[in-house]
Amino acid sequence: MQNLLKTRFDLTPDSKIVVVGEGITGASVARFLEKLSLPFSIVDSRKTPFTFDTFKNATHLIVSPGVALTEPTISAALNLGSKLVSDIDLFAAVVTAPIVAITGANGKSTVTTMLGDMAKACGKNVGVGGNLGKPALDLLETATELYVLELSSFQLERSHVLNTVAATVLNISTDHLDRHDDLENYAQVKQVIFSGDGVMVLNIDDAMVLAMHDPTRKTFTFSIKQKADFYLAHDNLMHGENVLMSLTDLPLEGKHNAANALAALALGSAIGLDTELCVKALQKFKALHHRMEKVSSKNGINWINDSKATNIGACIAALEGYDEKVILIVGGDGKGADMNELAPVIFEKAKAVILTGKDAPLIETALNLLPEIVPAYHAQDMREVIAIADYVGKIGDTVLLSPACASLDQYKNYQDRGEQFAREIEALPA
Ligand code: UMA
Ligand code: ADP
Repeated sequence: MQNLLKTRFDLTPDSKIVVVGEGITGASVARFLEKLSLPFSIVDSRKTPFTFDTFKNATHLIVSPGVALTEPTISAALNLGSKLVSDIDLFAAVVTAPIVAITGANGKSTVTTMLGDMAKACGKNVGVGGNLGKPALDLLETATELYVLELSSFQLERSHVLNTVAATVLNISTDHLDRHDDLENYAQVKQVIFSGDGVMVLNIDDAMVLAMHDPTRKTFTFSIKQKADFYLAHDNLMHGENVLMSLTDLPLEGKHNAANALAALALGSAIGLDTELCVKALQKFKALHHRMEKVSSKNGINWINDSKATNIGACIAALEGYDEKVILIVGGDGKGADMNELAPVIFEKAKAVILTGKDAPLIETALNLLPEIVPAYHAQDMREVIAIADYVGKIGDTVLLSPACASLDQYKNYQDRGEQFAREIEALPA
């Protein structure tokens, strides 16, 4: 391993390595370097703000994904010649088993978990992690035949040596525009996932994904709108002329989950997993928490927790999955997104909206441009959100928490937001 790190990154015991960020990525990098007896220091700007001295003489910066590379002290160090390395780079350089990698604006965690379940059903000793939660380097600790990694744009923008057996970009829609200049830049960063020579799995319903196609590479396509290698026809998941399973046997809400299942089947096929066993794994799949999860039927209302909808694309997909109109809870930190993209779908699919959080005024402004009024209510916190939803909602209605925004302006994270949602429903008088 030491040799690989020397060849790939010029990392030696004489290097001056600074690990940036003391979160779970930083901790996994620290454990990895300690095992290899490579000395390092670790810094965190929330404990001690960075200064230009923090990175003075650093030969290598291993920067956690949550830390922006535009942070002036970091970009200055990189300009002065410090090498940028990521935890994903270190993982990719030393790993001996094949990697499948999954990115996209939405559906990453779902598809990563689906493929992990499929590989397990096929008897593989598989390590599943990355942005999903368990840092990639921590997966190295268990002997493994296959790694399935969810990769975020933050991880990809600082990775240079990734080569996968199969990879996918599920979709591209507006997200993280506070960290990436524009949608084109965000798509370019996502495309790094295809930097190796493995199979490309492409969503042909998404023009920006389709534009990433490299005709020299083996490619599997998927679609919920048209014929592809893996596609949806008459509510069946298909491979060529073969019906793999009926959509009604997929225990998940929303058409976007048909796309996710097709993507996972295509990736499974790309790495030679048995299709029948993969289909069985899908039939047993349980919705991940905070993604279109039914949490209660209190007072005759369907309460749906989609707190993980932290961008506009996820909220649009959630709304489009309904035939009837719902009561939508929306708002939070919009991360610089243009809320005008959301307004027409709200107009079509919401009978009322409850606006909350930092960027509620931006959403209200977008709704005010619509030709007709959608009744809108304002709420300060989750207790007020739920009280209003219970007051407005009638028996048989659906109340959907799909905020289209990050949670950090009001909550610890999206899990906390989803848990407060469920707790306040529970606390409602019957
Ligand atoms: N920090 C600084 N300076 C900064 C920002 C952060 O010092 O300017 C420090 C914080 O004080 C904290 C540490 O950095 O101590 C946190 O590092 P981090 O934000 O990189 O988070 P980790 O705990 O290392 O978790 C990261 C991913 N987090 C982010 O990308 C923000 C986790 O994804 C991922 O599961 C984990 O690595 C393992 O790979 C979370 C996420 O929100 C779920 N991802 C975003 C998303 O899905 O939209 C991209
Ligand atoms: P990610 O890991 O990319 O954030 P998740 O699987 O955790 O993806 O889902 C995040 C949000 O996106 C949830 O609100 C979910 O309902 C929605 N979602 C999942 N798959 C898709 C998809 N293919 N297209 C659009 N939205 C999706």
